[in-house]
Amino acid sequence: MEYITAGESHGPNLTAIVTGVPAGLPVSVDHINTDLARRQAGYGRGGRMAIEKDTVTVTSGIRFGRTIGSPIALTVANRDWENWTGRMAAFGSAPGDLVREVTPRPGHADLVGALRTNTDDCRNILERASARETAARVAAAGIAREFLAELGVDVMSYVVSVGDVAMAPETMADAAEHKPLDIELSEMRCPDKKATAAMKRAIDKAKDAGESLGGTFRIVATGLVPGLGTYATGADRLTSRIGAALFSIPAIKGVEFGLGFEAARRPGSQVHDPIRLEGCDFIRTSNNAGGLEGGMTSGMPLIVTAAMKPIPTLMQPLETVNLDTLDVEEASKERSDVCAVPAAAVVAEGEVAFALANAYIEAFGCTCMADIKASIKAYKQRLRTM
Ligand code: EPS
Repeated sequence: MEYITAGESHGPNLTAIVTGVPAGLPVSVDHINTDLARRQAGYGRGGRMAIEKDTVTVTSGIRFGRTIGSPIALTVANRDWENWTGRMAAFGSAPGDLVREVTPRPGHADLVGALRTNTDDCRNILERASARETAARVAAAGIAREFLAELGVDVMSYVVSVGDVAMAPETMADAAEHKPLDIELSEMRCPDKKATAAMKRAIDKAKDAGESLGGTFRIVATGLVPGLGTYATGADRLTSRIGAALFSIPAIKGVEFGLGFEAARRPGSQVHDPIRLEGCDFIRTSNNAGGLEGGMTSGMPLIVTAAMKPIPTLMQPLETVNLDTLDVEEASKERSDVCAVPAAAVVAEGEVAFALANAYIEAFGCTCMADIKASIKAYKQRLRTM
């Protein structure tokens, strides 16, 4: 199952095409729209989120609420387009009063993208490099999420820290125990009420100072069968696949599986998870590995933590070079978010969902849901009789 997106931040719309989707999968537009709304939420978002109300339009691949085995095309309209029709027109010439973007923001794609593509207007770059593109990803990921839900797999996320404010430390076992409602009701997607309030205060402070803030978030996937992925080829280890998927999200600078870097500080006996037989299932008495052993799912919850850098657009801008005059100037101030960590967490849920959906498809087939389910049933049956 693959997706590709197209669309600029201030173009008419964002498009996603998802291929390799099995036939017979029920899809709810409401579920996708709920995810789009979750991506738009979070304390610290900027003016753009007040303009947009992201909803999906499906134009192919689904009939009477079920996939038919053909590519699925999804679009999300940009309401802001009406303010940009001249400046972002596909054809014709640039308006006479067009202001080119020539003061690249440190940390954004502006400068390197302009150098690479031989343009004198960083807008050509920033329109696509804008994290607005992640709305299309979330729409596409809705299909992967429906597929996983049909197989009893749930993927959720929560924010662990913003700037230097973090929720109370927890074990990897705790990570799988949060109540979804506590997360969804928090303006920071953080199940810890005290931490939510402290994060909001940190965002207010950052806003007053013209600053932006990054943070970390955790993805938890439950209901997985053991043995997804492989130990046999490096690129196909689920660790590689999920790592690559998370690093594909703009601003993601670090990914940790389970205990992550903490595992490097501990001796082996305090890292590895003892194996126990519970009924017919092999379980682990802890989950420091975060649900992956040897590049495969262990059957325990998958737990991945990712770090997002602060958004590069600063209302107190850093120094840059004007590409027309080569003079030192302040970087441009696009309207922006102070903090988008909760949004990034929702995007990351979708990326992990795609990686997991593909692991299922590789193990159990890709043509229709009935065959995939039968194949999973047989696999589970075999595991029970080992
Ligand atoms: C975003 C839309 C963007 C930004 C943000 C994410 O709107 P615009 O392109 O009008 O600035 O609010 O993107 C960034 C912060 C960034 O640096 O790219 C969205 O829909 O999530």
